[in-house]
Amino acid sequence: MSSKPVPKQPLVTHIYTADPSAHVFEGKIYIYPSHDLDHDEPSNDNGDQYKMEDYHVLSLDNFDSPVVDHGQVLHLNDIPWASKQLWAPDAAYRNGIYYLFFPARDHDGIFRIGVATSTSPAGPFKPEASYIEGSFSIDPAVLVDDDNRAYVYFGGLWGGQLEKWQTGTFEPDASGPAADAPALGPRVALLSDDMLSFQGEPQEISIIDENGNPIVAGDEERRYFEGPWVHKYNGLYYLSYSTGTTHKLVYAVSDNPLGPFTFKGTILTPVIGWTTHHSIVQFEDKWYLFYHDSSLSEGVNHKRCVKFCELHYNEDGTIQTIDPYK
Ligand code: FUB
Repeated sequence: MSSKPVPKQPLVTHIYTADPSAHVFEGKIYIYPSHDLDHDEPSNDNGDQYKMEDYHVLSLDNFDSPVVDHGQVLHLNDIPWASKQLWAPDAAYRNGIYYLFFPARDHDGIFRIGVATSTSPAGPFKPEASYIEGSFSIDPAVLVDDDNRAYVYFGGLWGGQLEKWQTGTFEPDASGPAADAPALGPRVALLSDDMLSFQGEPQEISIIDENGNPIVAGDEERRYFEGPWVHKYNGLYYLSYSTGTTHKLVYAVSDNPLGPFTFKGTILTPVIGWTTHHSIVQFEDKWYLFYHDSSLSEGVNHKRCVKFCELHYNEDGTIQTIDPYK
């Protein structure tokens, strides 16, 4: 007799959390989420309801142990260049320092990406005085490759403002490409040795179909929307991301961290709530998907909760699609 599947539970329930970036540091699982504010103000397509003001760090010794909330590790008030909206962060480790990368709006209302540092993966994190020069948009995700090069992937449509950077400068009235034109890709920049600046201009990543053609902007089942994550499996680079309007987590694969990436399929079918955002991490000999939904608030889009489940690869390297409610 088969047992009934256990519904995936929120990692914590004492605060609303979202956008989990999970890493194994010092033998433990550390999760760097957004901290959703508990408010009842209206929502819009610009994401004004996502008013987050601080970050907490969560950790687990292993998947059988309790979750530790290390408390507030960075607050908006301590970031000189930021005015509001601490959206999805990521963390990285290099040369004895832990780095927290995070997006926020600057004092002109433009999303930028900043860095804060700590000697501990649990923080607290001390922000740099200014955002990374040349940075824009949202959702930074850092890959420190096996050769110790560090890449930051970023970008998000709509409230994330990626459409407004197509010329290389901020065009407040710009809209996205036509439906039959190549979709906007996430950006990638090589980080400097001290991880505090970009080496060169960010490049746009191309996501192509199995015939080598670019995924077009009207292909909302497959085109990039926000929330990039890059991990390596069997020597290949897996770029996964949210499709936004179709609410899926999907992935594409390349043998080069700069792409092009070939679209492969769906990792997670839609969750309760509008946004879907994730990370993928190996702990011991298993792989895990961290993601969020809005089940803790019974569907309020800006009151989300982080969850996780195991992720499985097929023998050919493709990822088995996960149903979040089975
Ligand atoms: O949490 C705010 C925004 O919602 C994130 O930056 C996006 O990825 C989406 O999850």
